Amino acid sequence: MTGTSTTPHQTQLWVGVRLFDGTRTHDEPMTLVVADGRIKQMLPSSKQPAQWESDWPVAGRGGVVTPGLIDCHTHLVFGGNRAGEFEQRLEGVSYAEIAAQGGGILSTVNATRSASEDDLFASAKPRLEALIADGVTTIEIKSGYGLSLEHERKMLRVARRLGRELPVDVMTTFLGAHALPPEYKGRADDYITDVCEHMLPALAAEQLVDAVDVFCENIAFSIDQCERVFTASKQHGLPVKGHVEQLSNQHGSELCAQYQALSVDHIEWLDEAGIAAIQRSGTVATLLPGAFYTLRDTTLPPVEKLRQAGVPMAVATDANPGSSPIFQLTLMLNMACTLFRLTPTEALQGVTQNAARALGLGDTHGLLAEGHAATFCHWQADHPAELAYSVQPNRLLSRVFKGELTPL
Ligand code: DI6
Ligand code: FE
Repeated sequence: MTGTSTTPHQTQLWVGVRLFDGTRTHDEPMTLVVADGRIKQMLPSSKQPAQWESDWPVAGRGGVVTPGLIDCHTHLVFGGNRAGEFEQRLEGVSYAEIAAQGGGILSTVNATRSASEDDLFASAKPRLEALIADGVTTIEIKSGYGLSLEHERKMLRVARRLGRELPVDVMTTFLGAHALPPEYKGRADDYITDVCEHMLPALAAEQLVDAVDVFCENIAFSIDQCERVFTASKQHGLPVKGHVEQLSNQHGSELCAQYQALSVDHIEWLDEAGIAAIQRSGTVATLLPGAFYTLRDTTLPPVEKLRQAGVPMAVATDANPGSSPIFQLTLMLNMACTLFRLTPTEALQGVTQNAARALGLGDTHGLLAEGHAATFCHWQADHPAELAYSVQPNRLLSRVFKGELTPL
């Protein structure tokens, strides 16, 4: 689906918009000229030549324009759901206890292994459509519920197909080191060997992998095991990132920094040594308030220290069936402010420019400037901060993906 009423080559105007360009909100109402899929011109509406509006159609007037939103951390493709586990947690069983009992991630592994590629596509598609309707134009999708070559391949193929069939850029991440599959019980090092020597080389050769992730945690994989995965990734020229410091401080962030990771994600338990390390490596700190909220965490990520250190912060849904069954990125804007005390500008930057950087796409995505792709959202609001302030679906007036209007 690439849209029906699309006019990618025709020049169109958006007039008198409050513009958040990916890093800041412009003081004056702005006019955007879109042609050939790009932002041809961007200037204050007060300086707009009078004949423009007779020469070219006005596609939008007033409201707010932001870059297309970027969800830089999701587990969108999975089988089944975990509503039963949700109820168990309400009865007081913890996420870590459920994982130790073979539930949690492993129950999704079972459901994902039993699902066909078409099943997985059919279940992920409406979740992605919900994100698209909420303004998402780029999404990262991880594997990690297959945990064998056959099933990780299936997940990554579904992610690629979602990117081909829907108007969204998909970046795939191989998360083989997410959990220990049951057939490797007691043999985690052997599983990591399988990940490094068998799964990763095959999936990389099939062009299914844009980046590699690990879950570095006492209920998942050790620092040494994660380092083996990173070493193998570098041999294949693939960038790395990590689920680190989510439930405890394992110093995964320092390891990530050593391998020039794109991002460190979760990081509730990140300490000062970790902050110093990612500051030096230029790694993005990705905050996942949906998981913090769902798990009712009490340890806050060190936002003020990250801010002082000048570490770029991204914000994402972590959309997954267990710790963040939330498929709405604009809700994360609100949660990042309310729970983590980001400013609305920081939160917006976290789902645009900094999310792009977390995917290695900082030069081409998440920014609106002349010459950049015309991938943006036009919102019913008076000021960009309102997108973080109120939790309100259906504010998207139009969504433009590479110059084409997406039917909403
Ligand atoms: N941390 C997370 O938030 C997801 N994976 C991870 O390592 C949760 C995955 C799940 O609970 O299914
Ligand atoms: Fe995650």
